[in-house]
Amino acid sequence: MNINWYPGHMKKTKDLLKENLKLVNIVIEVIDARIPISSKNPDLDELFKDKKRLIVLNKYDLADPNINKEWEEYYKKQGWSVVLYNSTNNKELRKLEMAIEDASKEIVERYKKRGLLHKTIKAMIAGIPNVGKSTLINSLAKKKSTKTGNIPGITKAKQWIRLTGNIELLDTPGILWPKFINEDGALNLAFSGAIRDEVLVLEEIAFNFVERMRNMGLENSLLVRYGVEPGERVIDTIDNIAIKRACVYNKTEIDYLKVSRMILKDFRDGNLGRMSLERPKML
Ligand SMILES: Nc1nc2c(ncn2[C@@H]2O[C@H](COP(=O)(O)OP(=O)(O)O)[C@@H](O)[C@H]2O)c(=O)[nH]1
Ligand SMILES: [Mg+2]
Repeated sequence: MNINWYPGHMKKTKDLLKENLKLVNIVIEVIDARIPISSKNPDLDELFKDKKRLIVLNKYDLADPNINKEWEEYYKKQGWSVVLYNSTNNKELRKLEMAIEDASKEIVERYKKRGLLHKTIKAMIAGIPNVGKSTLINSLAKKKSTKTGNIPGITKAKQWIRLTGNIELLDTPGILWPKFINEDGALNLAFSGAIRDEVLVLEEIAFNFVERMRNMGLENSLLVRYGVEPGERVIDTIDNIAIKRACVYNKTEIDYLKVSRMILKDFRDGNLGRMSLERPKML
């Protein structure tokens, strides 16, 4: 399978990211808790190496609770700051703010030693498409007033959102590009919605998804959701689902595009239950 989707502006994206990096002390790297390996670009460790980093395992509400704990432990053991987060739930805002505050402690201490007691800590959000960067920024911005850092002579106005303490967050996220580690990784990104559907053959993606569910022992979540029996082959399970959900043409032909869209949407929306496709031991 050949997924060739990232348009030619990778260099521009990287340059912009580097430019914004100069303005901040902390990078809040957002990854998808269902696929922490595939949704993290390891090349960026080099780019971010001089910055304090907080890993946000976002969409943890969609991921398996036990595996969430495994990931949290894993990152803590590596010495990273990490927080499990659901950007769509404003009740969790305080948890995120506390994690950012905690991650910035060392920087605050360093400033204090130099007599800089009220110096602002600046943070930016970064992550590949679809991990929830915008949702996260909007939820933080909603409660706060944004202020303009419009300095004459500088063309682009940077908007900063004041968070807790002396911390300010850049209101535009750094968009990262995913790295396809292997075919499974590329598929995980496709399943999650990180790759635009228009460049994918959705029937192929859905087939691979159902196959993966079967191989991981998660097929039951599909059977329960759609009230069907497992087929002998993967395609038979898909046919069973299609028939049950009237994804057919002329009452007989299976509409594979329709059933594929439905299955993938249900996974992305969490309708198949909380599910994680990657665990630390796969690293
Ligand atoms: N369940 C759940 N959905 C989320 C969460 N964060 C974002 N989403 C959804 O994921 C999709 C992509 O989010 P978006 O903020 O546009 O991602 P971005 O491309 O990184 O800016 C949207 O449909 C969001 O509603 C989360 O923590 N939990
Ligand atoms: Mg966005």
